Amino acid sequence: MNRNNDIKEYSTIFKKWRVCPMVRVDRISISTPPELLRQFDDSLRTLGYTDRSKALQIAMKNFVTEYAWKQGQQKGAGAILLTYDHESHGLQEALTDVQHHYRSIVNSTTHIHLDESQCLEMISVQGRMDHIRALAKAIMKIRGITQLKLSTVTP
Ligand code: NI
Repeated sequence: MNRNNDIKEYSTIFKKWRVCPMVRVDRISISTPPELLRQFDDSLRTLGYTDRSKALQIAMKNFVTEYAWKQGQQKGAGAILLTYDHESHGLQEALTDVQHHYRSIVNSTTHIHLDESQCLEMISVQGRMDHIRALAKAIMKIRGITQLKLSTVTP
């Protein structure tokens, strides 16, 4: 792809998700117990962040995303990660049925054969948060699902 198209595409993404580093910023001053700040800086170092502002922005964004769960209509995107034993009777059919039912928010599914019987599936989702949560709940109810993790972001 040519470079100009790349740039155009990225700026569209930045605009949509409002993460462009060149947008105007507001400066804030916060009070924190020194111990919390020390723990925060320690975790930054461990994760390899050098910019405290950037890390705080990510933490704030995660907080907002978490809150968005309570605002069902808000849109988001993410992934449902699950494991199961493919020999469990009826499980794969049930898993397919549920995904067909929620097809408006399911983008794609990736399947990995972990060993002779265990499977890992990653379902990419995009849409209303309450629908994403409903899909995760419906999958959780299927007999034989051994683990399920849901990770989401909001624009
Ligand atoms: Ni498999």
